[in-house]
Amino acid sequence: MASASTKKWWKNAIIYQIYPRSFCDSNGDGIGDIPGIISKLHYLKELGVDVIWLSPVYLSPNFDNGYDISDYMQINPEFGTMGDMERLISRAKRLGIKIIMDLVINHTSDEHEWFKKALEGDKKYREYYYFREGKGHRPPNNWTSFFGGKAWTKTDKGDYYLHLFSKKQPDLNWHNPDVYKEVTDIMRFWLDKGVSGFRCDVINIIYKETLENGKRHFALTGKEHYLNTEGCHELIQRFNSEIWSKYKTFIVGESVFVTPPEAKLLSDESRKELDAVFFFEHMDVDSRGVKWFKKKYRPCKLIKILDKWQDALEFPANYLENHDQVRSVNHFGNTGKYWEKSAKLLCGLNLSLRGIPFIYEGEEIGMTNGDFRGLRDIKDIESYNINQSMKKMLFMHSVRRKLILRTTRDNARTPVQWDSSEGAGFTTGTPWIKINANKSYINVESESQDEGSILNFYKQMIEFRKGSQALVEGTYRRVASPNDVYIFTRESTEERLYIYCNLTAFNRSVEFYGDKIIFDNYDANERENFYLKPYEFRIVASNI
Ligand code: TEU
Ligand code: CA
Repeated sequence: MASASTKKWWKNAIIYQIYPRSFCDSNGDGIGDIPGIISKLHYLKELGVDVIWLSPVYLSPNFDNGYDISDYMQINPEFGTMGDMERLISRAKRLGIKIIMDLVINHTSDEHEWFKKALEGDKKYREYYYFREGKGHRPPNNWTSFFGGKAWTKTDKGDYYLHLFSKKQPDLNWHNPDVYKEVTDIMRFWLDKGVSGFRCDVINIIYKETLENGKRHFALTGKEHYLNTEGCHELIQRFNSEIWSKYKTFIVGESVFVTPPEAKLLSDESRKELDAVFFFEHMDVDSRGVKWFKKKYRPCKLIKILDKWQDALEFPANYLENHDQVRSVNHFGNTGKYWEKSAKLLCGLNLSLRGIPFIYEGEEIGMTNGDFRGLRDIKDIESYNINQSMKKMLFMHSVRRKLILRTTRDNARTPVQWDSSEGAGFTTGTPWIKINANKSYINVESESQDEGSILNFYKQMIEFRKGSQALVEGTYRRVASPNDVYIFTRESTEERLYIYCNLTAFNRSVEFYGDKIIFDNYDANERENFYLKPYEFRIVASNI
């Protein structure tokens, strides 16, 4: 057990992700911005948020909404100025809220100065990226991109450059010490400004071992050459020892396609790499290999996956939604009759697991997927590229429409619903992406006034978690999972809690353990003694 002085500050933190474009627009141009975030800091404080993870606000041509950075040391003017950013950091600090920034270092934008110079033929900057000659009429290797299509694009000069995402996102060459120097300078620049750490975008794919052909894979060919490579671990260890450990940072890595043993290597405390990692297995519980093709969601599968990861990792980054995923009530809950109960249940689940809980903007009011009418309403580059690939494969329009609307990342990117007005309190202008019609009843203003709202449930659950040694640092043990009810304990030296999650829309009888119900998403007069109601979430304390 770590003593109070050596204990890491973030071990009991609640982290809230802001996708700035969709959070709050202060000047009516339809795009969320930093002054908008500042205006909501008190709201976040009251919710119980300790740390904000800010999705990218750097200069960017926005082909991937900021995940394509053209200058890491400037703020995108759509979002405000460097002065606004400094104000955000200092105002947040005054309220006791820390900020971690998104660090996207697998690739830059093709509009970054480095890449532009490289294209002009500058020798130094060509080594910042992967430029290679093609093989006859074909690209240098057979790798495919995360966003569909080939991972190589031909330049005007006839050679190719590598991009694991869109062609507007050329991959950096991490074999080059100059890249290391540039990026670590960027890290220091922001840490010196007072940010408290980073969320490292696709960190486990940055180091390409070789550029050889990959084994053919229906979704992603080439990955065995860059996933979790030894070189990647070495890089992260250097970041840690040379920079992060000098500041008291919290570093969470987005690690794609990881298995529990790989995630352990990236985040085990003793290895001094990352503090925590995001894994994806639970997001893919209902996908058939690729996320665009779905199968029926089965809660028992979700339970199995969560349990496996709870056992595997000391301190996982827990989340049920983010800016790349559909909304969690659509994914794992219910958007009809049990919308409210299921949103509360998911809150309870996310905040009861061992690890560090992440809440994505709008999740705390039970926001739902976008109510897009057609592909016309979709803005995301991933959806755009996948649509193009599906066209090439001769998918009919109606099929493409169905598959993409169901899974597009834009589902989580509709503006936060602050009130029921036309612009949802998000903007006074025309929003960059369609606002959901259910802002009429799913919004912060009305939920603030309603004691039994999802928003108030979040506040109570966050407060409860903060006061519970068992939830913050206790052990985890699965007790049982009969008929899609997830039952586990969290236990510290002082208390043992039994957590019950009925992940179904039906009554479920279960064996009850423990002594006293101390938390529930149903009122005492609605509860039953012998079974759990639909989507009931219950915490029972036991005298030990
Ligand atoms: O995401 C990485 C990633 O793998 C996802 O884009 C994935 O392809 C899909 O959306 C989830 O099923 C990160 C960022 O979170 C994402 O927003 C960026 O587009 C991407 O990296 C490139 O920077
Ligand atoms: Ca704005």
